[in-house]
Amino acid sequence: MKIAVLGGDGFVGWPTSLHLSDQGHEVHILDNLSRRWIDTELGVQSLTPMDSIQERTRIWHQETGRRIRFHLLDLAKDYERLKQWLLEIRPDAVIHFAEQRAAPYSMKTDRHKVYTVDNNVSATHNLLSALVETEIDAHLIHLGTMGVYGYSTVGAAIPEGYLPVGIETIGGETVEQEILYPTRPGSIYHMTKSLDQILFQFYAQNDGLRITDLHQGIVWGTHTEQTRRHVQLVNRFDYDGDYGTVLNRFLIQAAIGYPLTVHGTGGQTRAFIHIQDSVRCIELALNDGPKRGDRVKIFNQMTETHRVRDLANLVSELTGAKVAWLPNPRKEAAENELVVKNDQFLALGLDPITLRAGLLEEVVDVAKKYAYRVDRSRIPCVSAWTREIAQRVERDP
Ligand code: USQ
Repeated sequence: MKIAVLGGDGFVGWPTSLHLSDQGHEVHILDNLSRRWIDTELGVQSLTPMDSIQERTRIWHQETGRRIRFHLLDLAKDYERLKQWLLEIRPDAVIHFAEQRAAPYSMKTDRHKVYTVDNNVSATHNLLSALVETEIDAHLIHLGTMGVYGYSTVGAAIPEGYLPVGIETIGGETVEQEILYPTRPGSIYHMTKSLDQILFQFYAQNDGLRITDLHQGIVWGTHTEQTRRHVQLVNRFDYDGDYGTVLNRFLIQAAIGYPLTVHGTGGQTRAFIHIQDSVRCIELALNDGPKRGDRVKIFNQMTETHRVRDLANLVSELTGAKVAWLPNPRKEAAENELVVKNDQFLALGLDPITLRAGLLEEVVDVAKKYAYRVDRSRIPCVSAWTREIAQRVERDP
């Protein structure tokens, strides 16, 4: 297949591009390199030393003989060039990762809120509109988030995108219907992913676009089979307070002797998936797309759920790290349950990689190897969800 990977220079986009290229697909990356600019804005860098995208693709060709083409383009801003590029490539599938993906970054200031909404919503809408306009019948796969559901506290399992409801008609009978699971995003970033869902629903129904939306949990780990092949193919690893995700942050903190930064009581339960499973799920979804006229296909892309404090305790037992209980800069439930259905990927043959001490140690090893690159002052989470929370965190850091 000819596959366009939008946002193919990012944390999940890069290993996905390598994985699909390795399987013999013709991969074209489109990226505006905004993630690298945001590193510059924040004054941080990936824990792992990352080469330029051109250098990465050159090494991939040198190692495998396979080519991945890179095109520099801003999906949210350059609509006309996007159409031209699609007409040139004529992809069979488009994988859309090209969005600002950090909740704390999206809540940092009003400017960051505006940027995240403009960028994410325009990127998705430009892509949908361009597919209709160019009449390219590609399967669109979008990397969404479990966060659109809002981590219910009621204890019922979250279904894969659709909720069956009984609606009482005027005549008094009950009619069964499936609706999009009501969204309850907890950040501006998660809200943009909720808006994406509506855009997808409209374009599938109005124009017959074939769309799969993957509601992914928190990714952990660094390497995939392909990124291991050469030191310069290494994936990025974020540890800072805006982009670092919780388990990877705990692992690097343990490696450098920094107390594990648990927010509040650490009672938040979240869904998790290893980076290797994440790229495998995208491959599975690619081969099982909806037909024209079908509703949007939604998968829950996660393999297990964990409570944040349990993760901290696990990492602490493994490494001897201390745990710091910090005021929570986010507005979120202090404690929540989370049960999630992921039957569709299991039925397609996913054999989940679950959190095991051996695997955690492996990430600690990566962290130790590059520990000299860590700027400890960038570890605290400083983006607060509201002014009131910001004042509270300042009073009691
Ligand atoms: N947390 C801590 N300590 C930390 C960092 C985070 O206790 O040092 C807590 C947070 O308060 C939160 C939980 O850990 O309750 C998860 O935070 P996170 O930063 O790991 O994840 P999140 O902000 O939800 O976002 C990440 C990705 C996002 C993806 C999402 C999937 O950045 O792109 O969509 O995970 S999910 O969480 O399932 O919505």
